[in-house]
Amino acid sequence: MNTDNKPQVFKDATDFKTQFCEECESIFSKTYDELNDFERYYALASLIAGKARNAKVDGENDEKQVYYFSLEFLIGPLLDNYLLNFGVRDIVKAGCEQLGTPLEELVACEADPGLGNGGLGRLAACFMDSMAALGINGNGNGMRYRYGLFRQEIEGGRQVEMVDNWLEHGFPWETRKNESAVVVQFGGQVVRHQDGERFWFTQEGGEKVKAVPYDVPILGYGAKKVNTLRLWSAEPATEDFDLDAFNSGDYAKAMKFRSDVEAISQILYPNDAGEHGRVLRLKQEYLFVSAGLQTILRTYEKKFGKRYGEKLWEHLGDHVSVHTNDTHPAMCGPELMRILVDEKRVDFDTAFNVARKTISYTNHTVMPEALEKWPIEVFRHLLPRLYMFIEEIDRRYRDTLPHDVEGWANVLSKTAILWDGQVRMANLSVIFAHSVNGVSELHTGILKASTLHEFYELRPDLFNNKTNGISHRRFLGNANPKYAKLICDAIGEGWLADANQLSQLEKYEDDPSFQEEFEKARRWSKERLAKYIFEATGTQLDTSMVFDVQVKRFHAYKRQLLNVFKILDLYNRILSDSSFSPRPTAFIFSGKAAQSYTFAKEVIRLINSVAEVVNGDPRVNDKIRVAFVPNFAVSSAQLIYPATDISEQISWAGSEASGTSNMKLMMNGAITLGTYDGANVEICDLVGQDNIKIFGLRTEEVDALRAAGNYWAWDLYNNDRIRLGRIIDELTDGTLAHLSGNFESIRDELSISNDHDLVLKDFYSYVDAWDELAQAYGDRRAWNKAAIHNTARSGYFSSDRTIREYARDIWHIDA
Ligand code: GPK
Repeated sequence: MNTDNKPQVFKDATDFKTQFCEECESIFSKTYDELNDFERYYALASLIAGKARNAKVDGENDEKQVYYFSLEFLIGPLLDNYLLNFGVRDIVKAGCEQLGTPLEELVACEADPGLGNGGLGRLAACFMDSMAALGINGNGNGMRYRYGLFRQEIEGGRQVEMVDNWLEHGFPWETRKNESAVVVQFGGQVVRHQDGERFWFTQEGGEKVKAVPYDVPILGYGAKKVNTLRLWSAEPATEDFDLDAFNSGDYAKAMKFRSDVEAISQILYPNDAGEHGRVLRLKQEYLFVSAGLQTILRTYEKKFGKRYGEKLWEHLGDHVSVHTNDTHPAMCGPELMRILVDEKRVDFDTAFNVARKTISYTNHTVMPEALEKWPIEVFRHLLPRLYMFIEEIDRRYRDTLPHDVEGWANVLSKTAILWDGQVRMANLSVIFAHSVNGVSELHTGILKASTLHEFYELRPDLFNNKTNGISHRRFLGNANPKYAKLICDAIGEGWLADANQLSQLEKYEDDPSFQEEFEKARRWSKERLAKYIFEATGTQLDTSMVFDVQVKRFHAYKRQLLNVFKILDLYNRILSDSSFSPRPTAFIFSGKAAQSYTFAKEVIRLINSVAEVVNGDPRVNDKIRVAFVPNFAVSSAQLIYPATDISEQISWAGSEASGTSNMKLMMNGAITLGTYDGANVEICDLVGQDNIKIFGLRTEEVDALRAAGNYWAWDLYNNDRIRLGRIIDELTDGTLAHLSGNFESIRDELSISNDHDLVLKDFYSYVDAWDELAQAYGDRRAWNKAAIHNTARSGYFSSDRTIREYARDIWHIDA
């Protein structure tokens, strides 16, 4: 897959081999033949990283700079994607073959940087790819965690968290930029100074931390643009090194300071859409906000200082957009004001208006427990000067609210920043933004109608929707090489640059020879996955089975439990009714649960226990199999999506903001079995009811059920002791206990919460929908047609489309 007009990275395979071997020698002082596979990978990645950094690009341009602030960038392995973007994948593949190590084996050596939890972090990475592809000046600003999200192992069916030492063997894509380090200050006291009329504040004492950036080049498709992902690392500021302790020989004391500071960039918090109450997290948030903004303003001043003179800062929003990914960077508003007012001597009102013109905010969840809040005391102690700005903005905000309108007290209680002793970060984000967006049509509707309703009433113009998207180049082009080749052979390579061209596949949906090739590609992907799963878990899967997949973070609202109930129902029915013969199916799960999320971890243990029972029972194991793939990551996801027949997207309606694995799976030709939730709604609109299977309560029905207050989940249990009741009994009657015990806590949770996540409520609708969908698999022709149709309609979900919308509506740039 070569692109036209690509810069000449390698003339041909021979040229590539020469450069590759030179790189091997310059890095390791050994010949290619003397190196092991990892070292060869490392040399190859270093060669490509060097080319990315030096790629001939359009050069400096005056267009707006977008800074995407995100605590997470789940970038995944870069090598294969950069070969695709440089248009040299075929040359490199041929060269590697000639040298004797298949490219795939080198690609597989790459560590997967675990710098994100799940969808939110991966979205940020897809956006970086699309901004570069579209030629936007898109800069990422994030954290360089020394240890990524934990590595998940399974022992006795349980998730065990291991350290993810992703930097152990080096990260060839990054460059440390000592000269760009900045100082970030925590704690201390605010001191007021006065000189005649003029007064100002400084923050004295406290702790000074040096933030050092590591830059990763982000290579756009076609290599026309290279952007930077800047990741910050915390180090002690030299002047604060405890020299006294050091000199007096108290190394432990001197070093403790060091490790306290370094702790700030040590770990990624493993909570996905969950609680973040730790001070260290607040420090992380402030560090990357402050360090990022300091360098942004420095760059801007250098570039525009002469042009604008006194009016310099008023123009910031014309040239700079700061986009805040969720509330984690919510301090961008007050921090920008602090720098402008305290350091650049801009007046308060101007600074606020500049901040608001520059900053925009994306909300990613309506789950109440995921909306960040910090105790005022903690906040003020850590960031005394910043807190003064927040307090003043909150005071002015309250003043501007019309006191005489009905419901004023309610509006205030919902929208004020400071409330009940807490700093509410979502409200802070909204008040400092000129744009607030949700991530699917449905989600944005819920923000307007409930989560942020009072803000919406006050400022409807702030709100807009930007339905999420995914990097189609990575998740189809790289991940599914056989299908991608088939698509290229049919419609050319244009779809890599313009995903809408995938619609040209519609004319092949019914084409028998295309369908045959599609099946072959799918079979190859299923074999590849089956091999991976066997090596990782020892579980053997038959690739003639339907591959039914649910891969995502473990969370009650995503309802992996509902999926397990369905599998247990199938198990029971096969055993009790010899005439019952479901479509032979392999149920594949993957995903991590937060360390402290007991319920989610028990669901993982349940899946592994069901797997043990089902896979080991010859009465059923030719009809159903269950596999749990440990340590879900971008790299393993890329093996799973292309092998999937049924995509499980079964969150209760109104809970999943968007979902993005639904898009990745659809694009790879999986059929969605889903609720009318998040972006499933839009998938349904695009592919039509015949090419998706929707089940369960709709959002309005869920709302009505909750409002009515007359749902008694245990009635369902009592009324059906044959199917649903039996499954619930099996949680505690020993059926599943062999591996590591019963599941009382899951049963208790269902009963105590009165089935909060509607697992029992949606059960029948779900199992019926699955039965029908799995039966439909038997008509291979109709199935393949629907599968190819899903790919053909998936162009809309390219993050290129999403980013064009952000650029046009929020950042106000042409792309
Ligand atoms: C939402 F709030 C959060 C969070 O902390 N982490 C996270 O990954 C996800 N998300 C949503 O749950 C998904 O529905 C959505 O597709 C994704 O963010 C990207 O917007």
